[in-house]
Amino acid sequence: MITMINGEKTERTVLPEQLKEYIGDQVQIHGSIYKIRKMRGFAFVLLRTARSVVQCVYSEEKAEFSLEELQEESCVCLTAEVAAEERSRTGYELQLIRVQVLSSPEEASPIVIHNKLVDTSLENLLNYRPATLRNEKERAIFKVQEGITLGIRKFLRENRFTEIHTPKIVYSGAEGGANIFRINYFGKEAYLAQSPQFYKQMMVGVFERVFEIGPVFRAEKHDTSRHLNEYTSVDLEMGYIESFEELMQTETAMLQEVMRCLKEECLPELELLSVTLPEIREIPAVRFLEAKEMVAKEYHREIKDYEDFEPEEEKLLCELIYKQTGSEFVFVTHYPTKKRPFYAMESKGSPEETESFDLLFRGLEITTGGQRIHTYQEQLEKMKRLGMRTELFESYLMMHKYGMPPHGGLGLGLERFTARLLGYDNVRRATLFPRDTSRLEP
Ligand code: AMO
Repeated sequence: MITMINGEKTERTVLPEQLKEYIGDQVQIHGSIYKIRKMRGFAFVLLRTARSVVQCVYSEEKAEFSLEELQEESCVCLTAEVAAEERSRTGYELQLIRVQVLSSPEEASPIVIHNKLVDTSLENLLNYRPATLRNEKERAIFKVQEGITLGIRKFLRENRFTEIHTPKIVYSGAEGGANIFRINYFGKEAYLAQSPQFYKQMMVGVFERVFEIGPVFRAEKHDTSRHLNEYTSVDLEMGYIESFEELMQTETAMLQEVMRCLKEECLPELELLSVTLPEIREIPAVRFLEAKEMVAKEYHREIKDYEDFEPEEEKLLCELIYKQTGSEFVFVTHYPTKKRPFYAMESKGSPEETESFDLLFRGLEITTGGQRIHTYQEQLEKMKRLGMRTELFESYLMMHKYGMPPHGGLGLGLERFTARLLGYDNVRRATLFPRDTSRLEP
């Protein structure tokens, strides 16, 4: 027999956000039993739905079932009357009448998840992720993360960027360094993409402005609070730019849109997490060397490394910029050529520095970006100068050879940004299922 599927909607129950329209009526609603709190003569039953926790009341007078039938983390379909109740957060509560238990847990999670905070170590929080993510606050982090990407997508689409999806199994590394995962690709050596760098550049030749939000891989050997071995990179790349300042302007406008979008889309979660969003009117920009000197002078520190920032310097610079300008973000520009990848454009007249920047937020680097070399000869010469085997990059260099507009872009670490926005020190708190040197599960 053939049945025809016509795309008919399958909502059988009332959605939590519609409940207030049903005060005085009987409704059916589904969800998981989050918490049962027995009182004298009745019980509060909290129902966890997709986005909110709904307060229900069990009383023997009204209910046609025994309270014993309910178990925490059971999935249920409830029949209840919606009653106005001033003392409830929402202004109403559900008075339970009937229950259909759809499934019951085999055993209770060893971690209590239904309190305001999951009171356990980070280790346990991550080990029991399938359970701990059900906690109201834990899951709110990822609703905010979704809000961030909604804002980014909205902004980029409105500004003529095309969303692309590039391969994660690649033939050569884009970012250099030792932190590349090697894989065996049918007997050939291949790698996991450290970034979509080559492909997003190639796609500028096709669509002019492109972006990708996707996983990237870094074989970082250090266990730090800011490094993951797989993270989500927000990458954009745009053609026909005149300078890398346009990229910083674009990122500033994008972050402004993200804040607007979060206020519109994620207010319940921001309130739950007690988060105040940063105001972004302008973001100060300071040159790399100047930034180093500012920190050295203000905090009486010796500059040990003229080519890179130490994490402590990033923190201090943010602190100083905040004191001076009130901004929690700061662009650091003109990074030393030695510390930037081979595709970075050098500054005219001072080839020891690049047309590039990082964005620091609340003490941490969240973005790297810059203008790229777009002519074939210049790119080839630089690669030779660096002693690179150019034959390994033939397909990358094809775009330069066949013509590219002046272009540049940036990559923003989604987990780092989310963590800093929500006030977490460890980037793992803003990663659903983190991959680090000792963690491959869950
Ligand atoms: P970069 O290597 O600096 O630049 O990475 C860009 C941003 O990605 C985040 N990030 C990480 N987040 C978590 N764990 C890690 N191990 C990790 N490594 C990096 C940071 C960082 O600022 N292709 C360039 C970007 C570009 O120029 O377009 C790149 O990947 O937030």
